[in-house]
Amino acid sequence: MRKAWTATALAGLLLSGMVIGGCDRKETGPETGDTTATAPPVATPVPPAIADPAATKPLLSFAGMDADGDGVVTSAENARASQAVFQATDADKDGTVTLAEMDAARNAIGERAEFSSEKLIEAADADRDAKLTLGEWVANANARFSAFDSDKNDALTLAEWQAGIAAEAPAAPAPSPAPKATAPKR
Ligand SMILES: [Ca+2]
Ligand SMILES: [Ca+2]
Ligand SMILES: [Ca+2]
Repeated sequence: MRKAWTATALAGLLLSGMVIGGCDRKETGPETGDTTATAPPVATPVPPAIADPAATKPLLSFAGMDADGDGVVTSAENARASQAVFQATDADKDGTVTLAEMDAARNAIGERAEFSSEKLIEAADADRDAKLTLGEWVANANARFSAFDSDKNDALTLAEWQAGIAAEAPAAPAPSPAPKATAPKR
């Protein structure tokens, strides 16, 4: 958690000067307090993941996030993909993603089984109400982007993305010690 918060603070510093032309908003989309009703519409809507998982799944991949296909994922592309995935996961469109919605969407998509939905929510749930707003969701995605962006040029290469994913993978469980041979009792 501490690492994620540090990354969030850093992302805030790096991005604080960025606005979209004419619009006094960060290029990376919603603020932590934003809801789907108040957030700028930076993402192209996709259908609910439980109805059409094939529409959401690409947005979790490097190529899918790289909307302009130039081989790098910018912070804006990352935020747009993140917002679209949030909207696809919020199946009942009430502006929050619950554990049940997260599970249903991830099961439909077949997303990285090594992480539980509980852990994913916990990692982003700033106000600890066990559900995620769009603001919490995108803030977490921005922090993750920043952590992956090892040369801090506000864009991810495929190599940075792959290294970031690899670093996220839970450590392989330590091999369990060989069972001690018990000396037969005599
Ligand atoms: Ca791009
Ligand atoms: Ca919901
Ligand atoms: Ca929350």
